[in-house]
Amino acid sequence: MNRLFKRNYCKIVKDNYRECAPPKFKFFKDTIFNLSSGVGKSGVAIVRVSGPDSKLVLKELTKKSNIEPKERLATLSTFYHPKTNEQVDKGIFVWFPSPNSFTGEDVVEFHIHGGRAVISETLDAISSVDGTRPSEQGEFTRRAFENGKMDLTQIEGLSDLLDASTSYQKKIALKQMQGSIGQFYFSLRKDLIRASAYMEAFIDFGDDAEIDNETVEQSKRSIIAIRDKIQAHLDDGRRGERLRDGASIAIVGPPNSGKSSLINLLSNRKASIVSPIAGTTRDIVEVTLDIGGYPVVIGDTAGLRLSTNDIIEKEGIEMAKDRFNQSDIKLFLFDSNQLFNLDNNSNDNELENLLNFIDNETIIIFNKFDLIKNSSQDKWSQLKSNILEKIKTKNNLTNVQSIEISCNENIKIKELISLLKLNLSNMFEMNDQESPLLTRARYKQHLTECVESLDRYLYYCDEDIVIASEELRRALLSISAITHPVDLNDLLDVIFRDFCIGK
Ligand SMILES: Nc1nc2c(ncn2[C@@H]2O[C@H](COP(=O)(O)OP(=O)(O)OP(=O)(O)O)[C@@H](O)[C@H]2O)c(=O)[nH]1
Ligand SMILES: [Mg+2]
Repeated sequence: MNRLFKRNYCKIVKDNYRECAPPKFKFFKDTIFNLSSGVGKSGVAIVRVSGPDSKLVLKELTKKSNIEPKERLATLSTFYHPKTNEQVDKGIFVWFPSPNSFTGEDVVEFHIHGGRAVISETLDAISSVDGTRPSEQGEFTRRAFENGKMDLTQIEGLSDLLDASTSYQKKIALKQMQGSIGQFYFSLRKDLIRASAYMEAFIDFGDDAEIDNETVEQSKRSIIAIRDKIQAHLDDGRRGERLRDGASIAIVGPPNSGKSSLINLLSNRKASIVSPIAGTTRDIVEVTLDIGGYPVVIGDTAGLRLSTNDIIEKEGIEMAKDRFNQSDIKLFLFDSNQLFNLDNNSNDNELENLLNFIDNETIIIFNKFDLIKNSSQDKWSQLKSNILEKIKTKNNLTNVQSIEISCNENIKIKELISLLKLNLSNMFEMNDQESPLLTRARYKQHLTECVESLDRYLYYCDEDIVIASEELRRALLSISAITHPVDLNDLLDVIFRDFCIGK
């Protein structure tokens, strides 16, 4: 590196260098408070106070003006109303001095009895201390963000954690809240900054510096690798979407095979009408369930009777087909007894057509297995393997999953649920180690923009390095917007680290 280059660029670095550190503390003036535990009667309630006057609140409520609370240790105390001096409650307080608190500010938590009067008197007692006010919605978390305690993805993870209704949703939200996805994007961003920093240096000092074309090529190679990594993350097979909306499961099959009976059994309630009349279900009946910790939406559909002339039934069948095609897992129900009694010689077109539906995501369920007599088991086994073999050959499948159950006699329902869990865990947990789940449309949008910019960069980089470099900046902006607003001077930070220090 020649001296002129070094001097110039160190000057620019000095002029523009900004520490890539969390935002500076905001030092909000007012102290906020509110009930942090759920609303309503409870054993214990937690009231949280955050801000510069938190210690004053503690002094006033404990009536100990020279209290030196122990850090992050539960302390038993009596609490009083500062104006009336009446006892409000006896409970516990925990003192979290800045910066080691949720918001980064001084925080005190009051763990009090969870009765309505205790809670309202405690809130009133705190509000009587000068400089305090009730918090607005999400204000504690907002302060945590503004004070650099959490990035945006962690905050979104926290919100998902509070909304999680199944254990898998909880697991992913918890990971995200602890920074998994933020770190992943942050490391992509760092790689991108590093790769683009060389380009920046080349543009600014290309004539004087000893940065040759090989440097540009190297930077290009790294950028292609980053682009591919982001694209792979984007192609997550809708796992993130499924996590939020639930995996879609369709129950389909011929009329009267027991589809509605199955949805009722799985959801443990009478969600769909069951009757011996073929063609009972016309619309799609959906229930949201937690199967093995995974969120799912199961849809009961109209029986597939392809030869029907009934207009309403036809409409229902079209809806059933759509639901089938859009579902992640398809449960195709047959009435075993009906199959068993089919005349071997008859060329059943209806059945042949139904078999065409079955694909790799289908689990074939032979329901009403209670009706197959013990003495007919061998014959049934033979018939079943013929059908399965036929389906494999017909639809070119390597494997078909199947199970015999009885909804009415509760035969092998547990096994069916285990099979569903297995399919769901394969679907949700694949590649879990490789990259975190793409949990929000917002991330998808920024990442797509990022890939588009990188593609434009790759298109222009051999022709016009200035335009190409602009695309790199855009790509960086897109990815940074996921966790934090961008500071393009970060580029200079990298140049500073890689070239200047120690040289
Ligand atoms: N023996 C026996 N009967 C069953 C079983 N499951 C369902 N049934 C009966 O089969 C009949 C049809 O059940 P549904 O659940 O309404 O069948 P479906 O597939 O929803 O029928 P459609 O809505 O008309 O397509 C009812 O009389 C049920 O009681 C089973 O495992 N064994
Ligand atoms: Mg039905």
